[in-house]
Amino acid sequence: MLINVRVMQPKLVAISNANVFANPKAPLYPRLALSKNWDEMTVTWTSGYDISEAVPFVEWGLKGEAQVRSPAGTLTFPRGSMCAEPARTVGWRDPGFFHTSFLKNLWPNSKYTYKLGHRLYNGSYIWSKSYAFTAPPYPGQNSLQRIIVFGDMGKAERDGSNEYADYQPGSLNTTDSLIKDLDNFDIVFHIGDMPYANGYLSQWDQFTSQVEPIASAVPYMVASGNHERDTPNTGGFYDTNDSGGECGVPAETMFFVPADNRAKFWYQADYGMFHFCIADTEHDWREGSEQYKFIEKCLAAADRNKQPWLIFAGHRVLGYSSNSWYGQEGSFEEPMGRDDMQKLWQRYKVDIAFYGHVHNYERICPIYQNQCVNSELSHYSGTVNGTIHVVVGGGGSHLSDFSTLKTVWSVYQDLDFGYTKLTAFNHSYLLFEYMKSSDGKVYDSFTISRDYRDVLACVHDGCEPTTLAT
Ligand SMILES: [Fe+2]
Ligand SMILES: [Mn+2]
Repeated sequence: MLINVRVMQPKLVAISNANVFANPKAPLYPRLALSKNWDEMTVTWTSGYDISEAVPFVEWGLKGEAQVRSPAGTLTFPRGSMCAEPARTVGWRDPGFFHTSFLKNLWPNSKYTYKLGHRLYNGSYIWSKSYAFTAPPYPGQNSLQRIIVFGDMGKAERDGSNEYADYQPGSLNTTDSLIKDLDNFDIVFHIGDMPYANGYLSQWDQFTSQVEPIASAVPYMVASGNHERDTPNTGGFYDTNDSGGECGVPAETMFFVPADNRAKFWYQADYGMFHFCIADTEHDWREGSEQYKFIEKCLAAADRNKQPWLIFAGHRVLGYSSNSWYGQEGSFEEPMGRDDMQKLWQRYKVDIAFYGHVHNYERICPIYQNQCVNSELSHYSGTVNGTIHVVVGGGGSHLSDFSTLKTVWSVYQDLDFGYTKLTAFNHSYLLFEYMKSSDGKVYDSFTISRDYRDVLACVHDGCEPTTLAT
C-alpha cells in the first residue's frame, strides 16, 4: 500500500499485490564500528531472533581463507525504557534484537569477509548475505588513511512515500554519493542526528537500511545528537523533547561506540595517524563535569609523533558558526560552547574540530581566543597555533540559514548539502575536502603540512615551563 503521509491526513495513493516476507526475522543491516582495540572490528546487526530462539554469531575470516565463527551478544529494549511520548505511545514498535560481535586479532589493512548467522535450537541455520571490510591500520601506522565526516543526514524514501514532513531532502544524495565513492574512503563519522526518528521507532530500521551499503563495508562511527537524546527531565543538558521520548535508548543500543558507558556517549578512537575525541554535546561538557575530564584525558592521550592528526568532534557547535540563530544570540556558538572547551583545544593543539546541528557547511580560520592566527586560506604549514573549526551539518536535513552579520573568522560558507573528507598521506601532510552531496565534487579544500617539531613548538601559553639548567 502506498500512502502519502501527512501524519494527520494520510491519503491512499495505490494498492500493490500482497507482500509475503520470506523471513521477517532474518539478520539485517550489519554496521561496523571500531572497538577500543586497534586490532578488533565490531559488527552490530538487527534480527527477530532472541537468544532464547537462536544463537547469534558471525562467520568471518581473511578473504579467500578459512572462515571461523565468533559469538555475538543480544540486546533489545522494551517500551518502558522509552522516556516520553510518542516513543512510549503511538511511536512505539517492538524493535527486535540487536547483536554485536567482536572480531579480534585482525591483521592491519587486510581484507576480511563476513556473514551473519543464527543457529536455531532445532539445528538449522539462518544466514545473511556475505559482506567484506578492511581491517583498521595500527595506531601511528604510516599508510593512506581517508576519513569521512558529516552530521544530520536523516533518511528518505526513493518513491516519495512516507515523506514525513519532507524533513531530510538531501539524505539520499549524501548516501548515494558516499556509496559511489566507497572505494575511496576508510571510515565514516556521522556526528549526530541520524534518522530523526523522533520517537517513531520504525524509522530506525529505515535509516539502518539506507546506510547499510556504507556501514557494512567501513566502520560507521556515530555521535549523539539532540534528535537521539533530548527528553525533558532525563539527565541530559537540554530540556526539549527533540528525541520524541527516545532519550537516547535506540541510538545507544542499535549502534556500537567504544565508550565506557554508551548512555554517556563520549569516546576516543584511534585510526592510524588520527586520534579522535568524540564529545556528547547533549550532556554537560563544562569544566568540572565528567565529560570535560574525559575529553582532557582523550586529547592528552594523542602521541603526536605517531598520531599527528588530532580531531575533536561533537554534534552541537561548541566552537564557531555563523548560523542565523547563533548570530541572533550574539556569540556565534552553542551557549557556553567554547568557554571551557577552548582551553583544551588550545593546550592540546587540536588540528580540526567538527560539528553538526547547524545544517550547512562552514569553515573557520585557525583560531585562538576568537582571533584568526593565520591569514593563509589553503596551505597551512609550520607551528600549530590555532584550531580550525568546521561545521558540516548539511548531511541531508533541511538547511539552516547563515546570519547576515559578517564575522572575521568565517572562511567559506555553503548553504547546501554536503560532507567532508580528511586524507592523511603521511605524518606530515593532511588534505581536507568539502564535497556537495549532489555531485560528490570538491568545493572547498585546504592542506596542512608540518613536522613533529611544529607540534611541539611553544605557542601562546601552551608550553610547559623550562629551566636554564643544562
Ligand atoms: Fe540536525
Ligand atoms: Mn541537531
